[in-house]
Amino acid sequence: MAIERTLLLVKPDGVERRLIGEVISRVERKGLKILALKMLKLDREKAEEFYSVHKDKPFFNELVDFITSGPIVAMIVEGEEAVSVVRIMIGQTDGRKAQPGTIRGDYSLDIMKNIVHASDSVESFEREYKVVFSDDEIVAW
Ligand code: FUP
Repeated sequence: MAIERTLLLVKPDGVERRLIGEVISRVERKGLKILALKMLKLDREKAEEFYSVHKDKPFFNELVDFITSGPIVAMIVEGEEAVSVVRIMIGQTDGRKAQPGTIRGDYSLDIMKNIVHASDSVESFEREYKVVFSDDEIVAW
């Protein structure tokens, strides 16, 4: 077991639907630590960088349009095996397939408008968080 960090985003649909508090509550109830937290709007350049692993996918442009369509809330979350724990908490990508009890399972019926993003590995976290945060915004506690 290891203490890990992961990046969790409330996407524009989650903000629009007033689910910021719900997502933060679930993170806190689980016992995870929030080390950084902010609201921001991604510009196209940063969004393309963030989703660079998907640049050859047919949904890439739509995905960039969506993630830049409104404000997001980004947080760095820390805890025992935080990467896999938070992935379990968010559920499968497609809200129609995500288990009830997960964030996507409880709040989404869509594959793109699926409320949240979370890093899928420690390596992804290391790349992703730098698109959103600078190191001096992280408060270790
Ligand atoms: P996830 O890690 O669960 O967020 O899912 P992926 O990394 O596979 O996909 C990233 C985002 O691309 C998803 F949040 C939504 C979008 N997506 C689509 O719009 N269509 C697809 O077929 C797959 C993913």
